[in-house]
Amino acid sequence: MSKILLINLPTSEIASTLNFTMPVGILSLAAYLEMNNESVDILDLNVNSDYLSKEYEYVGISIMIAAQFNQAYKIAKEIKSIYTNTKIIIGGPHVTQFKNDIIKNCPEIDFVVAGEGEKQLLSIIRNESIDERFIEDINDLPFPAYRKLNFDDYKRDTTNWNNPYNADLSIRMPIITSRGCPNQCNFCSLIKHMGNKYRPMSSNVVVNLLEYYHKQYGVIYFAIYDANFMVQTKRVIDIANEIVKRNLKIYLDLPTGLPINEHTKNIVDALAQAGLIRTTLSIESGNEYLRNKIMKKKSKQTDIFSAIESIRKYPQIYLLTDFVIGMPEETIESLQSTYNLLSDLDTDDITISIATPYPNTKLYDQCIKDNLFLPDIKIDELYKSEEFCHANLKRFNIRPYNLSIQELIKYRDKFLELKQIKLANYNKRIGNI
Ligand code: B12
Ligand code: SF4
Repeated sequence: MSKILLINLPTSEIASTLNFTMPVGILSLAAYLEMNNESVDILDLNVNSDYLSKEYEYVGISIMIAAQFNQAYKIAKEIKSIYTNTKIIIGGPHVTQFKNDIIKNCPEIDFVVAGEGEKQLLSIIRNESIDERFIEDINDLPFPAYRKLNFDDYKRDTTNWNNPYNADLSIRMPIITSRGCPNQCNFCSLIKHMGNKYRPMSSNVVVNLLEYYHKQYGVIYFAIYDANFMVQTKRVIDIANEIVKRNLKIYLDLPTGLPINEHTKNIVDALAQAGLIRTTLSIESGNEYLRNKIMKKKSKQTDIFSAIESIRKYPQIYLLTDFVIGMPEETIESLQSTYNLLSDLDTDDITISIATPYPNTKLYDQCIKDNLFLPDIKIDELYKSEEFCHANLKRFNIRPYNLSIQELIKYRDKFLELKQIKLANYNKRIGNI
């Protein structure tokens, strides 16, 4: 019997972009187990669906969002019905949020792991009792085991992507260069998962990783998926300068965004030299009170405009902006200020999220306390809801204090129209139409 299989679930249809990427979470776990001389197999159900052909002592399933839960549970039960001795372990951001509900309701699952999995997983499969949730120094971790994947499975059709240098961007490798975030955004579910303490890889190790996969595997396009890549300005600029110094001809995408503060310009200038071609600004709301007092972002209105200006100096950079609508304090006025800001901002695309109270956030506590969940939401069943996700624009979960759901829907649709206008402008700008 083989030791352990780690499964990545298919990207759910709820995701606004039905993109999938190399599954960094389970690749990190695999690399750590292998470093400790355990043999491990990987199965990404986005590319291959055969999880029953072989018997394993342990099967680990990674769950990112609630919409994936039912499928994970079905797989767990199927495996157990055939291989009765196999132990099922689950982990991932969703599991951290809903650990107690899952333990209570899902007897077929043998181990429910919250937070970072490397040390916890090793201790489970060795039947030891260490319970260490956070890795103190992530420089000590091996690089994720990308080598276990067939890179061709992750090739994408890049015809419509921003590709200012006409490079082959078909393989976009996700990398993680830090864990944790010291900020306290009131809706953020990551803090419980990865902690408040920022744990970065040193700039040198980050560039070693980029250089290794560039030179050994020919990867030229990297997406830095840290929860917050930007906590240490000096580290970011050092990384950029080191890429230039080592003359790496690579391209960078920052899907989790740039900061909006006095450092933005220097960071953009450095990253543009290092190959930045795509990034995001997480603005969240056009209303300063909602953005800074309630959500606990720290971005002044004037800084938003200067951040955009510093990015627009580089026409090769594709710029997305993220917004959240439907927070408890949202009003028609705040929605309108978001709409006005979005209309004024020179951005290529907009990502809209619906305020979603993930457990263990201040937003969740507030929604429970003030009874803001909509009457048809079953709080006890959120852990297996097919709909509970901020990317699901079809579903509002909470009712703002002074705003009707009808008004929210009206504004959501206006934002979606604006998104189309921005995209059309972008296409015009680069001559696609
Ligand atoms: C990369 C990423 C993606 C990639 C996924 C690639 C992949 N499968 O790994 C893509 C772009 C596809 C993606 C899509 C989405 N994502 Co996403 N994503 C991330 C991101 C930025 C990084 C994840 C990561 O690699 N972290 C680093 C690794 C090392 O950590 P990890 O994956 O959590 O894995 C560790 C632990 O969770 C644990 N673990 C994980 N699996 C297992 C399994 C076992 C058995 C064990 C024991 C442990 C364990 O151990 C791992 C190592 O320590 C996170 C935010 C973040 N920084 O974590 C959001 C995040 C996970 N995504 C989120 C969401 C909502 C989405 C989307 C809905 C967004 C959208 N707009 O479409 C979709 C849904 C996709 C789907 N699966 O259906 C949310 C989840 C919210 C929640 N449940 O609390 C997060 C937390 C961001 C956020 N705050 O909004 N995402
Ligand atoms: S939303 Fe981003 S910046 Fe805010 S606490 Fe979460 S990870 Fe940090």
